[in-house]
Amino acid sequence: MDKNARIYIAGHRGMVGSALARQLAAHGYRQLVTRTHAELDLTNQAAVERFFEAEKPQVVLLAAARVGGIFANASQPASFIYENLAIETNVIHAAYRAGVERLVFFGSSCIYPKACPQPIREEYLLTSALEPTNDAYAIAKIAGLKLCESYNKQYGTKYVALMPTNLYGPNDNYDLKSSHVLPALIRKAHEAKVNGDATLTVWGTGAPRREFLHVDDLAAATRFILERDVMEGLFNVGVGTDLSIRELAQCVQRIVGFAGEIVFDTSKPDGTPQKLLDVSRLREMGWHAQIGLEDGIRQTYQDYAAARGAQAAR
Ligand code: GFB
Repeated sequence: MDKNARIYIAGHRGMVGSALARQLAAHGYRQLVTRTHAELDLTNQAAVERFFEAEKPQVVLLAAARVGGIFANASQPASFIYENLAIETNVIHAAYRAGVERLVFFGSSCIYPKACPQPIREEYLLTSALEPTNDAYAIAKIAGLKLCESYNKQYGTKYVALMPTNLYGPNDNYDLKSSHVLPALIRKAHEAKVNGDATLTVWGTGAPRREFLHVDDLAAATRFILERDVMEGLFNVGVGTDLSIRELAQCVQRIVGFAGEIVFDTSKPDGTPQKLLDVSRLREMGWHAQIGLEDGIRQTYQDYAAARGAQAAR
């Protein structure tokens, strides 16, 4: 892909968008186009169309979305389905009207059925019921990948959908109500250590299994797709292994250096029992995740603690 291509990163300040900006800048892409939420409200169709008519980017990375963990999804389904549908329909249609050459849409592993064979292959999509705690978000993201497929079929566009597993890394959300599990456990373990608390509370039973991909690996997979001229399709992006929430909590406890007891709050939902992605499609093309979970959590925790002025466990 031309290093001078005008690449619009929608959501450049978020965890995925900022990782994309870092990855592309580090590999010589010189014309990254960005707009803050205050500068461009992607739920406003007229504003999005004016932006695309004025800027005419050649490539669009659609990383802007309303995202959150199990509690946020279960408590705010209307916000999740409305904002994500509005963003993707506005951006994908305006990209088509402006003649954008390439677009990458980012979804999530929660688009797949709650109970399907593991690891999950792309073809399992829509084969049975979704996980209730995040079905509104999942429907919005399924609509997004269907938009890409439909515009490719009817208009000959070149829009690709990437479905990452659970993500973590720089610029993650650490709010304990709206965050995902890994940043929540990092924050809770850190605060328990600093405050000298006796226990660390983990939601649910600890039995569900999750797969974790560092966001820099997702950004590398995106550049891989763009530089190999992959013009359409649906691709899972993951590391190929998972662990239980209990094992994750023990790993975070060890890395943070919290010596207290882990307790489980079973009044909180477990969500889907497992959602391990089959990453064969990308692997057969030669892409593999590079960042191991322990190293990734350690670096993430050190950045987290440093940003809060505390000495992290070395
Ligand atoms: O990461 P998480 O919020 O979302 O929860 P999902 C994963 C598992 O960790 C659940 C447990 O079983 C939670 O009960 N967990 C334990 C915690 N302690 C905590 C905690 O302190 N905070 C949180 N948040 N979880 C999301 C979807 O599902 O996955 C999103 O809701 C998106 O839409 C995302 O798809 C990737 O992995 O269950």
